[in-house]
Amino acid sequence: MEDSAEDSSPVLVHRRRHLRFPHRRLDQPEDSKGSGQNDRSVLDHPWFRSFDHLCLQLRQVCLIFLTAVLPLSLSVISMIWYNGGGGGGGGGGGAAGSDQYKLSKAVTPDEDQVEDELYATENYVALRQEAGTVVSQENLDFLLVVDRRHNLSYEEFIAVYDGKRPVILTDVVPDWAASRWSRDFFLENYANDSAVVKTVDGNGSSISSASTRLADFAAESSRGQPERWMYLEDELFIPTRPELRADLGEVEVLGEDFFQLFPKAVQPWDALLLWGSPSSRSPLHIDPYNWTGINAVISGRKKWKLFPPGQDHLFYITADQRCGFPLDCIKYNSPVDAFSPNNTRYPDVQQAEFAEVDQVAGELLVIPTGWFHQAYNMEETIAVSRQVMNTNSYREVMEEIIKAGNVQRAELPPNFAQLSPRLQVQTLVDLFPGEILEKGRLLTEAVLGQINSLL
Ligand SMILES: O=C(O)CCC(=O)C(=O)O
Repeated sequence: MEDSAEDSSPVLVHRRRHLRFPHRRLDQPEDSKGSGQNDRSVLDHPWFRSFDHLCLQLRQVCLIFLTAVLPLSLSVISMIWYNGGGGGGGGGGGAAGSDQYKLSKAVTPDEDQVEDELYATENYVALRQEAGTVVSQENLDFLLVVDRRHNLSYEEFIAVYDGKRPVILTDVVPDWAASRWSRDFFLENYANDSAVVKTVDGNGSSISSASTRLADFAAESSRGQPERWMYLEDELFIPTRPELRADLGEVEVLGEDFFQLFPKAVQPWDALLLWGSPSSRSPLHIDPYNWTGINAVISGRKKWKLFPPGQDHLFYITADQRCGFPLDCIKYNSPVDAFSPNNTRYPDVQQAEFAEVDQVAGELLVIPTGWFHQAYNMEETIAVSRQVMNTNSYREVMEEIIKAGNVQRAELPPNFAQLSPRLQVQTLVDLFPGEILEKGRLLTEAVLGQINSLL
């Protein structure tokens, strides 16, 4: 299937050196007016200074609202990180909030860009080399087998799988109340509620994304063909319905999650609802911030292609895609559909090594940081995607946050590398500029307000 899409995401910060929000906090005095000690005037009177300060704050809030929150809030309901804003392969992709998506030419990044912003998995390999656990040719065969495990201890999970190889856990999801979710369950309880549904028609040449009543989606969701399919992908459906959120249980081996140290305003939404017709699929991508991914199939069946790190150069990644979140990140979406590759247009991908595995209802897949992946729903499938930032992925996630320009590397204290993982993350979080947190807070408010008015 031919694929790809135009990048029309709400790009907030295009490149590090084009940062729109300087790293000056709202509460810092503005000292750019040249008013030195001996340059006192009536404007230095405290009344004028606080008035000036208020104006500055109002200006910043308005700027943030107009440039980021408004467009984002209008689009975020229909924005899924891995396809919203283009670059989505697998027929995925498309502009958040826009109705029509066009195929675009894949752009091979030029050398300057590559030098400037290393891709995630190149970073991953560098970090792992440092850690002495580099992915080598010798263990490739081993890497390309996805084990199914139950009763897996935390120690074994961390030592053998986490941050190294994908694994399927077979004894987690059956204990979740969410196991009862089905098409009938959603129809009985949420038939008139709306969710974001992507429709792909005709070899990926027409892709649209729209807020759709569940009853309308469910009337079509059992029908799907390789070149005509629908995918309900909604970041907010579960998190904004506490009764559904409570149906998701814990994943004991993934209990550690440094995202919990992030202020709520910039914490990633933590339960993406995925309900796809037969033949629906995700793009080929690495997750935002290169986190540890978790995918639980509730009903149906998925086929996965999972690519060990270090093969980015085969995927025609454009270097300028951004996730569009307030805490920005580079988006690593490939225009290649690994389930139906266009070998004429994207010949290099044929060289890529990958693991292939089917995941059935009740199984939970853990996708390590650094692994490109793509899922294909072999029948109508309901699943939930989640994430953590833990001991085996926190460095990669921090790296992505820095690479996207949220925090300057030079701001890190000299003893940063000696700190414990938790303290490193906390130190980084403490450096998040006030503007980003404010933007996140306003965005969350706007999105929730919008949802409440729709409900
Ligand atoms: O299930 C899917 O469609 C893909 C989801 C995914 O890529 C993920 O969970 O990271």
